[in-house]
This record gives sequence, structure tokens and C-alpha cells, in this order.
Amino acid sequence: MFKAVLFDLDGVITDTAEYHFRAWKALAESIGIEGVNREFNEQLKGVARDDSLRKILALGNKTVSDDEFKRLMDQKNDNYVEMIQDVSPKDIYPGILQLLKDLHANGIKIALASASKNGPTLLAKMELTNYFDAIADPAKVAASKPAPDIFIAAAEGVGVDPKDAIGLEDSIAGIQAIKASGALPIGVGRPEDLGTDITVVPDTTHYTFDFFKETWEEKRA
Ligand code: B16
Ligand code: MG
Repeated sequence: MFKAVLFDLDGVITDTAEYHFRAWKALAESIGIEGVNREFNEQLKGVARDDSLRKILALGNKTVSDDEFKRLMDQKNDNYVEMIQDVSPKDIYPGILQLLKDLHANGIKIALASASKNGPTLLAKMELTNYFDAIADPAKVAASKPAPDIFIAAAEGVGVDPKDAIGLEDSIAGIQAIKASGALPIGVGRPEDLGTDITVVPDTTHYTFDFFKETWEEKRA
């Protein structure tokens, strides 16, 4: 049986992946870069703020000074932070609260493995902080997703070997990170985006304790 579940946040616990997309699109357009559409956005999902900006600048064949780079990251984040002001418990994706309760009741550790520096603020706004036994700090990990570091840190935070954990993700970078950590990925989204070699569910209503037990039995037992 698995001992921990490592949660991504944006796109797994709530719909903030959509706000990240809108904020990056607006930022790109403000510097004359078109093409940050939903297809391109799949490459940004789960990717840290600086790495996301690098990908967008590469898309537009643009180079900027270090000062300008920092200013652009701040501009995107200020816009994003404004968008998430009204996030509340109503915005928790269907099934997630019940899942957290069931995991807790069954002694399964719960950890956050989000790349977002806004993660703790969002958990607080959704009144979910108390369910988490550990929150990995993305500022303290060496390499961002698709590197496994944040999932390894999240597992360490709850004293569990990543091999004994399930990782939840909506992004291809995050799925790669989970695989590299040794945890078992269960993706939410489309197999064509996340891979046909792993378990992928279409939405978070499928994220149930029973389904996780079945999947673990099937893949790991
Ligand atoms: P921030 P996750 C990721 O969160 C987002 O998917 C990604 O779009 C964002 O750029 C990244 O966090 C950094 O977020 O700019 O708020 O620090 O999916 O890992 O929960
Ligand atoms: Mg995500």
C-alpha cells in the first residue's frame, strides 16, 4: 500500500493553471510575442516562473537584459496574484476535499509538490493548509520540474520513500518529475498531453482513495 500522496497544486487542486496561462499570454503579448496559445501552454504547465519566461522569450526569438527579465517575471506574477485574490474553498476541484479527508483518515501522508511560490497562499485561501503534513519549498530545490527534486523534497518532508508514494499532476513536466522521483504518477487531463504509458483520468472526480488503491495494486503489487 502507498504511504503518501504528493500533490501538484495548479491544475490538480484548483483551476489556477488557467490563470497562469492567461497571465503568461498577456505578458507575452505586452512584449509583442504571439503564439502563447493553449497548445504552447502545455509546455509551460508545471514549469517554474523563470523557466517559463525563458521558453516564451525563445518562442519570440527575443533576448532581454537581466533587469528586464526580472521586471517581466514580476509583471506576470503581479497580474497572476491579482487574479487569485478571490480564490476560496468554493474553487477546490470536485473530489479533492473528500480525497484529502479519506487519505488523512487512513493514515496516508499528504504533501504538496507545487512549483509555485504562491502555493502556500492558495492553500490558505482554500482553507486546506491543515490537511498537508508537508509543503515542499520550490525556492529550496535545485532544479525545477521536469527534474524530480520537488517530488523528492515533498516525500522527504513526510518521511516517506518516493517509491512508496503516488504523485498527482496535470502537466507533462510534472509527470516526468514524478517518474524520475520513483513515485507512481496518476495524471489528470488527456493521455495525448500526459502520455499513454501512465494512468490518466479525465478529471478530479476520479481522484478517489479507492481508485488509488486499485491503481497501486495493479501497477505496484
Ligand atoms: P509561480 P504547479 C506551477 O505550479 C504552475 O503550473 C506553473 O504554471 C507556474 O509557472 C509555476 O507553478 C510557478 O508558479 O510563478 O506562482 O511561482 O502546477 O507545480 O502547482
Ligand atoms: Mg500543475
